[in-house]
Amino acid sequence: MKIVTADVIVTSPNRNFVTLKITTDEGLTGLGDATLNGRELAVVSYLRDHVVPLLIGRDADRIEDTWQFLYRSGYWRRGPVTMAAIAAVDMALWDIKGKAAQMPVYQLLGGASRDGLMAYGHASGTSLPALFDSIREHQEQGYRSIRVQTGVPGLKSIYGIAAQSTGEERYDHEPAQRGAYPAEEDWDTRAYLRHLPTVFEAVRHEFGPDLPLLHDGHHRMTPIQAAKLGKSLEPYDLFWLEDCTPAENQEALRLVRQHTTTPLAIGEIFNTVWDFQALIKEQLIDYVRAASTHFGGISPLRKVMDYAAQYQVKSGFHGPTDISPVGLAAQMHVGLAIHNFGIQEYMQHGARTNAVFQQSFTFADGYLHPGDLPGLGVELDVDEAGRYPYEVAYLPYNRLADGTVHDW
Ligand code: GCO
Ligand code: MG
Repeated sequence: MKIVTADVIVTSPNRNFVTLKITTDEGLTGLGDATLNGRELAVVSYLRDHVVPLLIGRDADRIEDTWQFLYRSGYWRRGPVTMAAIAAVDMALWDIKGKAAQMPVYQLLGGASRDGLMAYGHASGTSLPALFDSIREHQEQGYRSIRVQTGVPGLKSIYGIAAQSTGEERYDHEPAQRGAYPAEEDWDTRAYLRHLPTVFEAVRHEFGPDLPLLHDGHHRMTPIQAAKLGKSLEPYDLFWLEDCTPAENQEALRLVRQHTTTPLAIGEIFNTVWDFQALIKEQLIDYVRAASTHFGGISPLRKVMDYAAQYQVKSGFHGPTDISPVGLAAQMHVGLAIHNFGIQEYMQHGARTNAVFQQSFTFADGYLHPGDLPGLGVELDVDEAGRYPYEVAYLPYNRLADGTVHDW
């Protein structure tokens, strides 16, 4: 079965998405997600100018060979642009293989290891009452695990607070905004470290000991600050503390680990299996936060999880709205098949996005399931996608009180 066309589709229903659609000479089509939030067009060019011409005429059945060919023949390895482009090809070929076999992709990966994927949603509020309302709202939607982010006294804005954006017109992820320049936010780590334990104490008091609670530190702390936070959150029994330090310095996790038993999750900005190698082997993390979309697709995600299984490290795949429904479906299939699944982030896309991407997954009683359609189970309505052209959008950035740029 030969690849005859590969189209790169850019659409911005609630936010920007880049999708690769591969068609074979047997008339089968496959979709892959290549969305890189805030740098979308770089991947479009990488695909259109350098990858699509190499795909035409290739054997669509040879997923691993195509992956290795794109990775190794490019010479310049790794990096989010390269790996998002390769991811899209990998996902699209798995989608095609599933359709050819008339099986959902999770069947090709070994079949289901569980009935559904426990998912967590994003509760947030600038104040405690607003946060409690948001947690309750998520529970009503069926979520049984909840990420908690709140405002910090003295700071105007803080990562992960949805308050800036409500309704269908909003940009479909709280911090990112349409516009030609990144929004500037403020940050004070000491104020955050003082405030956060009081928030988790209040949440535990209100919602009891059972509810799994997660928190995202979004790369803002030094190792010793992260160690302190992990320790001060121990009484509140977090499911995980995510991205407590910037991911570039992996040694930082060693120091954090020496000081706290709060479980650690990292890796949403990692691109390859090698980024996780030392962290898994030295058991410095508990959850792999990679996303199929930024990690080279289904094939490497499966490999890193099989490696992690030896060390009892579990999955916690990145699933914000900047992962398209295609990328989300891809990692749901992996999550259902692997033994060491942990949890799946699930933020929910907006209605326009769901009209562009027809999906077959279900979310019931807190559990996701990718569905049983052949392939990934997602189709793209090209006409609907064409109604929403690309719009410039950026993630925000941070400055400290004295004007220094800080990690966002
Ligand atoms: C998460 C992430 C996102 C990122 C976003 C950046 O844990 O879901 O931190 O919220 O900020 O994916 O593009
Ligand atoms: Mg995160």
